[in-house]
Amino acid sequence: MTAAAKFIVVEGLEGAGKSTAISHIQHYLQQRGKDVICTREPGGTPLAESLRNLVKQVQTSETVAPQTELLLMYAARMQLVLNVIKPALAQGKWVLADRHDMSSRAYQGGGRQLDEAFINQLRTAVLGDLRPDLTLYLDIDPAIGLERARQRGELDRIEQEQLAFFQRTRQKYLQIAASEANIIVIDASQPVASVQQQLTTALDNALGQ
Ligand code: Z5A
Repeated sequence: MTAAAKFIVVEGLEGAGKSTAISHIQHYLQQRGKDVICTREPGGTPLAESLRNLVKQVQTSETVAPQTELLLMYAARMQLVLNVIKPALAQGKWVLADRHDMSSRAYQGGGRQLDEAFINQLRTAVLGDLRPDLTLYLDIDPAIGLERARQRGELDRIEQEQLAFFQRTRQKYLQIAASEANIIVIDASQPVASVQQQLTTALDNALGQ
């Protein structure tokens, strides 16, 4: 990787420790003099945050079609990419993202078992050739992650899915990580200090420090 601004994404199942990891990575980058902005998906612009609320809300009067869920994720992503991510990178700011496109491929592709061709069409239309420079995938057994998430309070619509949904999502995450460059798998079942050590090592290696 060169000295230019980078797009770094943190991925993983709920309770994997993404928020905790992002604080650590932000500190790591700022210590090295990088101008960093953090994003989250779905969300990160006023409209995208409204879409986030809609997609997470439990719907009692109708079933949310998996295709609708996917389209809402990409609608939110389009807003974020156009209004925040691309302008920030163009200004030389590092973008540190809590979830991005890999989430759609894992949750909607793996968990919901949506057609990969459909997802790829949307990826191409929304993202063009925008790809993260580095993705840190925090891998965790969904039973452990959901237990951590449960301790925080009420579960949203997606978090209320059965364990099998999250197991399929994890399998898809691992499959993508094994087949693509610039994705590093972090063992997120370890204590926080060990996860942070793995993140530091991964960043040192990727950023050449
Ligand atoms: N979604 C989708 O389906 N498709 C898409 O394209 C996108 C998203 C972009 C977003 O929810 C939902 O949208 C998500 C996927 C879906 N749904 N589900 N289900 P969100 O943003 O609200 O939730 P999240 O992304 O899953 O984040 P989270 O639940 O807040 O998890 P986290 O950020 O990974 O974890 P954390 O807050 O850092 O840690 C959770 C707790 O564990 C906390 O109390 C920590 O202190 C503790 N923790 C953290 N690390 C450790 C370790 N190492 N050991 C022990 N305890 C730890």
